Amino acid sequence: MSVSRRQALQIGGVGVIGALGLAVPLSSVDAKSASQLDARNMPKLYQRTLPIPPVLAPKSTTVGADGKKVHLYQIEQTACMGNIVPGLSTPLLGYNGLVPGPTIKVNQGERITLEMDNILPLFHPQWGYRLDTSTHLHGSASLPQYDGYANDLTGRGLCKDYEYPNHQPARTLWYHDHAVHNTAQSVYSGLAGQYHLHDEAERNLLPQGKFDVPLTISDAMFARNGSLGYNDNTHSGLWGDIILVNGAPWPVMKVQRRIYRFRILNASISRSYRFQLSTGDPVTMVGTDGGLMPSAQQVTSWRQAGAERYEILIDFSKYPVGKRVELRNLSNKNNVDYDYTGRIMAFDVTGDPVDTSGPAAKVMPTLLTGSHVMNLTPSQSVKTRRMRLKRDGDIWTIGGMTWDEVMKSGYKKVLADPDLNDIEIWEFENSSGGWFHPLHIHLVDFKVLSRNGRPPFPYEQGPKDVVYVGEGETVRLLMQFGPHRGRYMIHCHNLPHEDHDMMGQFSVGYDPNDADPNDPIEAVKPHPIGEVVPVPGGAAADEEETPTSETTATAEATATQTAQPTQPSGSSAATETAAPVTTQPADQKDVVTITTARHRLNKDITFAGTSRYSGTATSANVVLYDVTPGRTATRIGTASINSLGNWTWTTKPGPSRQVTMVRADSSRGGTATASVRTD
Ligand SMILES: [Cu+2]
Repeated sequence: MSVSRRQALQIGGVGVIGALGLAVPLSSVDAKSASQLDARNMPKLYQRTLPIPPVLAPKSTTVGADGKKVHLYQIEQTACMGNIVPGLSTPLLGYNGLVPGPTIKVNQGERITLEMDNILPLFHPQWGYRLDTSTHLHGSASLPQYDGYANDLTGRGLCKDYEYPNHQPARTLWYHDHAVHNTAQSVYSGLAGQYHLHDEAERNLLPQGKFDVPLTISDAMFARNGSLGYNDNTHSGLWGDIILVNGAPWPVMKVQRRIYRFRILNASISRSYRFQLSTGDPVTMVGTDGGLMPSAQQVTSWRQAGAERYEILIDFSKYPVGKRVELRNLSNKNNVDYDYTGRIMAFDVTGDPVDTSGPAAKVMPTLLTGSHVMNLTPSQSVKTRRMRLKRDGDIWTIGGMTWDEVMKSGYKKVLADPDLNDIEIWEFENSSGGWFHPLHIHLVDFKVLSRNGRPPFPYEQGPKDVVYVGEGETVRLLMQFGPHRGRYMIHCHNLPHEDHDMMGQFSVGYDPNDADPNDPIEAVKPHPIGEVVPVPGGAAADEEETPTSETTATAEATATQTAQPTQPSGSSAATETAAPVTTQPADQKDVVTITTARHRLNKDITFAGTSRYSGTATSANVVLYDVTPGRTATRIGTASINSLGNWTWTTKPGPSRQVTMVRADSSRGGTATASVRTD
């Protein structure tokens, strides 16, 4: 496979085609880098501290009729700037202006309503497609209307309230964009974050708190100006030369001499990894996509494709103070590798006092916990279905189907129609030698029975929802369909494959021609941001018809919060009721100031300020509120913080209300209030 000049020209998108094409055409996959950065802007290994995404705090928490907590969360999808490469800023899309998005943590049985606000630009600033979004919580058995169905789109100025039941066993999930035909570029631009479901078994067995570390790994390529490049080699795959962990290139983490737990998510849109420690020592694998394995596995290296999650334990007590342990990547067939794609991150063992609190600080667990799916046996299966994963001309197909065909059928065409609670074996064959496919089935956890007739790898012997179907491989999977009826997607998680057009659907528990009370597109519609949200966990009311996206430039300025009257001082009470709040590690202080607050009557409103941060988060935003005394707090806009920590926000001419006081809340937790000068 070689990269043609035409494909090389695609790097960096519309804005930089000319400069890139002339300067550094990529002639082959042997190119030493995919990025076009000047040497001084090229990140170096192990210079950055590993950023830890903040844990999102709920906007409110109530107690449901069942006595369990019900949390309301709010996330704004925004354009933002990241500091990824030295000396340059990178335009990104973020959840609350963060890449990756904030981590959501929840206990089993506690329900979540997630209000997902789309305040992105109408069109992608680099690639021009319309930024309608659909949010999938990957790993959750959500109802179809909350599962992020590709065509269940939320346009700019609208929000959708997603309901997550969290009844499953503890696991590492992730939320990411799933918009039809644009998932690859939207996830690549930053729309991905981790979501941790905890339960009692897991809390008693595995490290918690700061010893429970999310590692979201991705790869990227950059244009000379620091913006993201994009080249998916005619939808085969995007192979970046810069490896990011939690949004930082090749970071370092200081560790105590004890056991740590790492939740490794491969959020690369195409690249698969074969991870190994530089010491050659095994890690202790304890969790797969669907949660804890029945027993821990000692694993020296493992391959991990897009969307797969593995939870590993590393015991740093066996290394001397000052030792650097690297997480490396030995790669797999049909990835394109560059000089430093074999490196991921480093752990530096410190002589700091060792905190041995919590489970598994010093002793590795061996027996973990069983699960419903791992206890299933093939003899319980009522049906075996076989599907091939292949390329047909310009498009990728799954069981001979494409998503385009599903759309053209009015979303009725299905690959399979198991009855509710049926147990089936699904077999996937990839007879090509030229590519691998991470196959993801929504709704269910499955057990990998075999690969090419042999047992699955030791590290796959836990509940899964993505399986690596490698070159020339046939995998057999066992699963039970439930607990919901309805239509769910199945697709390749090499996202350029998914978008072109390797996705189908299956229907659980009824005839797809019947009326569907849980129709993934029709059952719950998006509504304008700021409208009263349904009672968390309750039945979602039918919404009024929604405004067109074009009206939203002013909708943003007039949307009102359903908040209590606000204390103009910006006290904590006001913050809790009116704004999304993020928490962050205590050593990361965010200081927000407002330097300009000006309102020209019947003309524009301008605010500017700074947001200084001691940590290494890649990006953030501020949300601005009108907190004029005597008036209900009103969100009036969002501004991205640039690489220097500055932000500005200006309305278009038009707002007539006089604003006398404004509050700016950073997505990293800080807040500031200022009087507004009226001209
Ligand atoms: Cu694929």
